[in-house]
Amino acid sequence: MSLRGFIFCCLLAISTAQDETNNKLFPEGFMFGAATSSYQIEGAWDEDGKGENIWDRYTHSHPELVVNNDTGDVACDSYHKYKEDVAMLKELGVDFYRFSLSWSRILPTGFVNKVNLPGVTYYKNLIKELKDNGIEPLITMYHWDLPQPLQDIGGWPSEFIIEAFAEYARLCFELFGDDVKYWLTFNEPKQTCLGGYGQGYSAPGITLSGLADYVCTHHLIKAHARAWHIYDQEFRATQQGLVSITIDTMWHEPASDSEEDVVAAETALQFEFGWYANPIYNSDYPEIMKTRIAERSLAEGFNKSRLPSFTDEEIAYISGTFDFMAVNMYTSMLTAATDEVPVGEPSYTYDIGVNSYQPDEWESSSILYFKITPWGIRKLLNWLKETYNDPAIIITENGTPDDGSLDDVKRVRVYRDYLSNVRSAIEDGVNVFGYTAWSLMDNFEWLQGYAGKFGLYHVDFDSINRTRTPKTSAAYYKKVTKTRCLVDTCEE
Ligand code: PNW
Repeated sequence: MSLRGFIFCCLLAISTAQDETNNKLFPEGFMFGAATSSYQIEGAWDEDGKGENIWDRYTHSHPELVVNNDTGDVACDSYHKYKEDVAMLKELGVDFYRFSLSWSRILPTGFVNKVNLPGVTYYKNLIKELKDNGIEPLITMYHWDLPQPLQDIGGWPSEFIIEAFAEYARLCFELFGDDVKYWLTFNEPKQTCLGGYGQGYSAPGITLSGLADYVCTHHLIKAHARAWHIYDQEFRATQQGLVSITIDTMWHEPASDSEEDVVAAETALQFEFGWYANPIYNSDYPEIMKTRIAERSLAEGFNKSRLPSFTDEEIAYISGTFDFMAVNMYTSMLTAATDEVPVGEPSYTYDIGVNSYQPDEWESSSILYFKITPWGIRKLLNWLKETYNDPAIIITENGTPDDGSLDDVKRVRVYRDYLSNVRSAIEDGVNVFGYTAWSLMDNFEWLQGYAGKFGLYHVDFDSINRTRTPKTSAAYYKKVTKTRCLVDTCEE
């Protein structure tokens, strides 16, 4: 190793070591919450008129793809046990609950031609129960569970989806908007498009990387912008709420201080986060994406870029369609420059063209890739402030998976360390106004099934009662929401 490399590694080791826990109080008004999503907790997959969605289809037709052949058919049974869920939230002392609406529970065909009243009643009851207990609902309209009939027409890569989503969004505002102050159109659109239509690791499992993922994203961003404008024009004056989109990213730390690696890390952040964020928070796709994808597309024999382009009018329509910034963050990567992959098949990964990895030394969790990097969230928050003109930011997911024991002392430490870095980012001047623990309770962790445990509450999936039990982390989070302090005693 060169001397320069050695010094860099030492500096990285220092900057990534866990410092003392921040002992400042979180600011008055800082919001603490907990999150779930419809498919992961509700169950009742075909009850009371709910339509089939792509995760119902995926788990039923490809049981082998999920650990233990698990499905969300019953999940945490929250369709029947929402009052218990709210009691848990109340016990935790959270300010808000982030949950998602099942599109096919409200609109079984996906279209507004048929509204399923029991589904609407379920969400009305849940919202009422939350408000009666002093908990704000923060609603995600789409957390990956597309109505199957809409997938049968082509799903997100088909243009009709923009209007279908816009109509669904308008209906949600109409039905629930009087009682909801915080809306998110989409959860982690990169997982929808890259996972669903590019790399195929998520429903509906289509593998057309570097093509369908880009088209999916193009429509999804337009659908988001339509929903924001609908709210702005038709509902904002009377309902006075806020609308945004949750985008997820890992933090990309340059693998060395060389110019090439610094550029590589920034490139990865732009492909991961900027892909969605730049059109909305700045304008148009990131320059680096437009340049790299156009170059590779032409070399591959396409007549134009595989990345679709927005018209000037569309760029203006999409830019600024947010009332706050929402971000999910779990982990980090070291990212280095690498030789250009020779032109061949289209690929999102080759379009990025960097080498991202997680060193063995980084602390692991029970799921590969969810390495524990609390320092990354502080760096990410500072990068967001710089890159997107100092937005008001809420972290809509953060947490860690383990084996599910009730005395989850490691999860306590992980929450404390990430929150400590969030508090330090506030001291750095980043405008962070809220934090959301993923998850309220153990639930259907997608391809990991019920083996992936993120909950503050344990759920007994062997019991028909789906009995919930608080873990040690629930007690810690309760202390934090009550005192706004991560340690025993805090300074103002
Ligand atoms: C999120 N990553 O997905 C989802 O929004 C949740 O539904 C899910 O349960 C939770 O994280 C835990 O997995 C992510 O690799 C999946 O960085 C992967 C990553 C991040 C978020």
